[in-house]
Amino acid sequence: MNDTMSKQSAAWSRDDFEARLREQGKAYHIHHPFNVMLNTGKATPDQVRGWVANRFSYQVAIPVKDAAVLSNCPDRDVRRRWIQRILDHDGFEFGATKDEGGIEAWIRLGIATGLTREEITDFRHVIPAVQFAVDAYVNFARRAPWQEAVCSSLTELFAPEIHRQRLATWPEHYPWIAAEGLQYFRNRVTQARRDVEQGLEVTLDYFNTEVLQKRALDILKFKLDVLWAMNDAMATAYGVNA
Ligand code: AHQ
Repeated sequence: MNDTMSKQSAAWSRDDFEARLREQGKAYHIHHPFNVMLNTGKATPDQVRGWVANRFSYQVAIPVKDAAVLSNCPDRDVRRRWIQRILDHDGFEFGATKDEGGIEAWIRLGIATGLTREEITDFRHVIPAVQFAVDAYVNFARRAPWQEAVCSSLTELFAPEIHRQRLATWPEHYPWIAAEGLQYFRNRVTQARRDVEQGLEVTLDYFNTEVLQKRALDILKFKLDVLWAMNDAMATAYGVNA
């Protein structure tokens, strides 16, 4: 193998590649000033309601994004696992077994913060820049190779922590939000962990040269920027209390 080819095909080990993916957690939106304000109890009720109403546009986009991944993926074994994500969000009813799903749970979070179902679902509070960031994510998943769209979901490597943080801090800081309103976050701790198992497996398998692995880091950075930009827009619209 000539030097150029050996350079191109040289790959980081799986452990090293995973470590570099996880290292990008330092740019996760748990560190955004708007999120820090939320999780340290400094947000006003209007800022909490603004966050829930705007994040609804992200939540309803997730199953659409996941359906885009499925539509681009020819691998039945991958689809059989990936389709769970759509059920998690849209809910399902199979005979006696039914689940309202995460989108309904998010609406209930909104109602617990004092929003009406109508003003959540009609997007009246959604900031244009939040919608643009959400649309960038969905459109990426529609156009990219399905393995790249899978890789972009790996911000969920860091999601269990942010959900656990909310569950640990919101009841104390925001006692005016009924406890059942936080059910969405409880569900996501386990669902995110299960999602990541498949997401990481596909990513570590597919991105198998150094050039591809660096592409994976760029994809993850893009998705981290999607989440960060949503918080930037909300900070601009609602302010950040120090
Ligand atoms: O509630 C979230 C969710 O369902 C998902 C799906 C996943 C994806 O496919 O990109 N990412 C994601 C995330 C959710 N909640 C965010 C939060 O801060 O509450 C975190 C976000 C993510 O880390 O990408």
